[in-house]
Formats: sequence, C-alpha cells, structure tokens
Amino acid sequence: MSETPWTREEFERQLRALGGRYHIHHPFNQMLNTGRATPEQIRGWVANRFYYQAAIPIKDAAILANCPDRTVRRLWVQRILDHDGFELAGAKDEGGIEAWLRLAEATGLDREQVLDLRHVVPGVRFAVDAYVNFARRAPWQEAVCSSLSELFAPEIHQQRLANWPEHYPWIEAGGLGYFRERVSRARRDVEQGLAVTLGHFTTPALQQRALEVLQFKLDVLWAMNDAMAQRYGLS
Ligand code: AHQ
Repeated sequence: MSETPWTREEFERQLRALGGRYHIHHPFNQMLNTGRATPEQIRGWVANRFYYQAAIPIKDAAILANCPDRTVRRLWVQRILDHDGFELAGAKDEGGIEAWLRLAEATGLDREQVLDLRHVVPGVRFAVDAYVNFARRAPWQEAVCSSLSELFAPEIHQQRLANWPEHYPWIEAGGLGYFRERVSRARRDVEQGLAVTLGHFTTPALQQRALEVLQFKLDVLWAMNDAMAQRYGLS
C-alpha cells in the first residue's frame, strides 16, 4: 500500500471505477431493461425490491442514530422523508415506499401481497438484512460510504424510464413515478455521501477500507439479483 493517500479527485475516480460491478451489469437487470422479462419476472422483481426499499429508511435511521454531527444529520434525515413521506407545515409527500406500492399495483400485484413480503426470497432478505445490520454496526462514515452505490443509480433509473414504457406497455405509466423521483434524489444523495467519504477517509488504509465498503454494498445489490434470477429464471 502506498505511503501517500490519493488526492480527492483520484479517490473519487477509484470509487467510480468500481462501477463495473454495479448491478446494472447483472444479467437479471439486463433482462429487465432490454424487454426480455416476463410479467412474472417483473412482478417478482418489484415484490422483492420492495423489501430493499422499505429497509432504506431503517438503514438511514441507523446512520442518524450513530452520527453525532448535526450538520450531517440535518441533511441525511431527508432520505427518510424521501422514502416514508411526510406532512410538514402544510407540505405533503406520499414518499418513495408509497410510490413503489403504486409501481407494484401498476404491474398487477396487489398491495397486500407486497406488504406481507410473501414473495421475498431468502437471498434477497439476507442481502438486505446484511446491509441494514452493517449500517447499525459500522462507523457511521462507513455506512455513509456504502450508500455511494448511488453514484451509478441515475443511469439505471433513466434506463427504466427510457425502456420500460416501450418494452412493457402493459405496466400503467404512472407506476414508473418512483424512478422519475430517484434520478434527482440520487444525485443529491451522492453529493452528501461523497463529501463525507472524501473528507473522512484520508489515509491510504482508510481509502482502501472505503473501497471495500463500497464493494460490499455492490455485492449486496448483486446478490439480490442472483437470488431473483435463481427464483424467477433468466429469459
Ligand atoms: O431506490 C433506491 C434508493 O432509494 C437507494 C438509496 C441508496 C442507499 O442508501 O443505499 N441506494 C439506493 C438504490 C435505489 N435503487 C436501486 C435501483 O437499482 O433501483 C439502486 C440503489 C443503489 O444504487 O444503491
């Protein structure tokens, strides 16, 4: 390991270089985004990914609970509002989890069978639980760093918005609202996540640790797709 740390620019480049392992490249996701998925595979993906979406605010609350820095918390708390929704001083937002349930209904699932998690396969449950438990146990800066898989998220959301209406006209268009919201929210999330990560991991050993942490999260997303491919097949 080198004696001198990477510059902030080089460190960010190293983080972004892990994008080759992002789940946009997983065969299951490529099947989804090239129009080869059957309605059953789409519904399986939506029902399983609900478990991930519902876990995000729990994960973010774990980071808040571990973080003593109010200037970080006052920005990070936005992520919980994004997912759980809110009614604050007259402003209202149904939240991303509600939007995901609308996506589920648009694919022909009913809310009850998504909310009761009956379709969630063991590999998805274990990967998501590993992510939440990591955020509870790890130093809060590492948990922040693990959210940087969203460096690569705008592209995957834009891919769905561009391709799904053409490939899956049977999905009612309003159901894709979640992906529309995430493009800008992911970019905002990454701004804060990068600032904390580039500012905290400042020695060669810490920077290597940051790469390991991001790789762990990429493996969480990849393992979820492995489990769904196993259960629903690859067409
Ligand atoms: O919808 C997604 C989301 O809200 C988040 C939060 C963030 C985190 O804190 O780990 N990661 C994330 C992701 C979302 N969608 C995934 C997708 O493929 O739709 C991508 C995922 C991510 O890139 O980590």
